[in-house]
Amino acid sequence: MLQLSTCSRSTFLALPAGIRSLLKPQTLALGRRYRSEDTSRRPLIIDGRSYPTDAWTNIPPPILDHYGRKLHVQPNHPLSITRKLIESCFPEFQHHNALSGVVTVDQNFNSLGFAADHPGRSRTDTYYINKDTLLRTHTSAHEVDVFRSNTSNGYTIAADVYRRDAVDRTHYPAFHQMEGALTWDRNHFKTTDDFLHHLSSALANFKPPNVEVEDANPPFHPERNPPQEKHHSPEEAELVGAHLKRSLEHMVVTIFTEADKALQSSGLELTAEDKDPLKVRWVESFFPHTSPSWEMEVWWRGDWLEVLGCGVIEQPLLIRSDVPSRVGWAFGLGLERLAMLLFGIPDIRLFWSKDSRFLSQFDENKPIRRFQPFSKYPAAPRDVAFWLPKSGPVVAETPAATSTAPSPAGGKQTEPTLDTAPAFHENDLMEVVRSTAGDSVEDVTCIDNFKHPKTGRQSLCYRVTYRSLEKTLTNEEANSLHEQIRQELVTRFGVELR
Ligand code: FA5
Ligand code: MG
Repeated sequence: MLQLSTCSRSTFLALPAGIRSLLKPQTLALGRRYRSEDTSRRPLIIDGRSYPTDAWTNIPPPILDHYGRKLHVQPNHPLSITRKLIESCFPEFQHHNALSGVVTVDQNFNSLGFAADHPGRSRTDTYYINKDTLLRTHTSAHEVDVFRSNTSNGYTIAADVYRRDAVDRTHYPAFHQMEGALTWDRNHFKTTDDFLHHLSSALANFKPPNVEVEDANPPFHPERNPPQEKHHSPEEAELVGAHLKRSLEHMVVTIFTEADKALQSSGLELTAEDKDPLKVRWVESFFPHTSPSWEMEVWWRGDWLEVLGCGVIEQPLLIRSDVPSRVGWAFGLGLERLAMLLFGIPDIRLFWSKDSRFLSQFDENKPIRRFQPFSKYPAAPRDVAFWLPKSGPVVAETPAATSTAPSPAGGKQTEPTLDTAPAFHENDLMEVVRSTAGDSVEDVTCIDNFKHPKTGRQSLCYRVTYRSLEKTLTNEEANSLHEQIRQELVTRFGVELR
């Protein structure tokens, strides 16, 4: 389930999926500034290096505790096993697994053509070390550097990435992505027709996938999902896009096949969910660094789960990377999401577990085995309802969809600016919850959003579901965590508890 707050759901769902994923879940403008977590201006030490901090710094200690665990290369870890399986689908590619998670604003956003006002840049979405340096929010931060090194036609990058994000069983603020790209050098072909012919024959080599694949949209669409007319002929755009989709279908079928074998050999009684055949669908999307763009979703436990974004690489990006004669595709996938499919892992928090009941279940030298959940502890839901402060303007909806448009100044250094209109963002609440209760929280959902007809004041109610993966939380423990969260909301945001 891709859970979003029920608050701005209808407006949000009316937007195309790709734009939805790039937008903030909800912005509530308040009359006061969200207090920065680090006001002491002491340097941050990351990986043994010292970084100056400033008014942009917003990394809480629990996030730094996750930094450096390198789960994607930890032997026998399910993320590492999943990474290797995906790498095996791209045997000719160069595989990068040790790129630093500390990157510049230029690498993470500017080099990819993110617009200056792209919501992803804001402090509500991104963990900043200081105004110029941040914890990468995606593996695409390395695209230009890797293209520039021009050492292979294809590459993958697996790495830990960080985002201030929702709290539920498929989202976590520290997670792992795997990026992949394949480019062809047009100069290696005598004529354009030779290149097109090469692409067509490569396509003919793909076996049809043995899972149901829904693809309702045309290869591109002049308004919704345009080809790069200045740089690519329609045939080229269509063939590169088709090659991308077939390559990723092949990858996901490999995962499904292994998952299915694990399920069949588990000896477990199959549930209705297990028997639900896995299927895939393509939806149109938007990324500043690809066009046309798509997302792949997979039917998982009764809902569509977004597993990756991809598209035909923006040619200006390849030009900036000093490989102007190359044309190709790129994708970025959520490694946890695929590992959840592969092993049947029900909750994303488990990947960080140091509990041997979790870790001992995975062995990279043996066939994939289905994860056997250890006992599920009871859930303790608690609600918190509050009035937003009187002084502030009432709900400001998610930023305009246009702000995700590619920057015309793509690649130019954009000076970041601190948000001038201070806002309480739903992600701020998510962070209060995580910083206070850590992994004892399974889910946070907005269950009521009410505006008083007379006073115009706005009230919100969130349901916080406490459930530890490792023990039963007593009532007292859940109450105490909840009370701390309530008080923190008052202190930080000046809300009035109801
Ligand atoms: C990106 O990050 C793009 N850079 C992907 C890309 C690469 C597009 C190259 C085009 C070319 P997105 O924000 O949708 O896209 O994230 C990619 C995937 O990461 C998602 O499909 C999802 O599987 C996973 N993901 C995103 N947020 C989280 C989260 N909080 N927890 C776990 N997985 C997440
Ligand atoms: Mg997405």
